[in-house]
Amino acid sequence: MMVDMEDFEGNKKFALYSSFKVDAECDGYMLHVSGFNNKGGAGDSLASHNREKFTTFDKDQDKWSGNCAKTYLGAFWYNTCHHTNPNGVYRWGADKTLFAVGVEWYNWKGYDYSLKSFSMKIRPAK
Ligand SMILES: [Ca+2]
Repeated sequence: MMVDMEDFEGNKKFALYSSFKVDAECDGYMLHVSGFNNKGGAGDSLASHNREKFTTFDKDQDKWSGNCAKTYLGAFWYNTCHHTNPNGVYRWGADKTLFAVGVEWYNWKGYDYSLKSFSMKIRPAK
């Protein structure tokens, strides 16, 4: 699985994982991601999301007392809550008006930078 990212200054980074799997609905769509490789330079912002269930506005399956999807305006495999928020608000780059609600990848741009593009690409294992 490759996470491809671009900021508003034309810089691109990626994060590579050798394994990506999502469990069935009855298991809360639990994420399994491993085998991180940093040759793309983005850092690993999915480590804290490994083995988390998927949380939405109407289905809180995260480990926080509140609902991470409501607080961070997204939907994701939140823990207590996130280091990346791909379904967050598209807010055109640097913006700290509201904490960590953007399309973020913490290990590259932190919590106050919403990326221009963010793609998660998968292919079958060889
Ligand atoms: Ca919760």
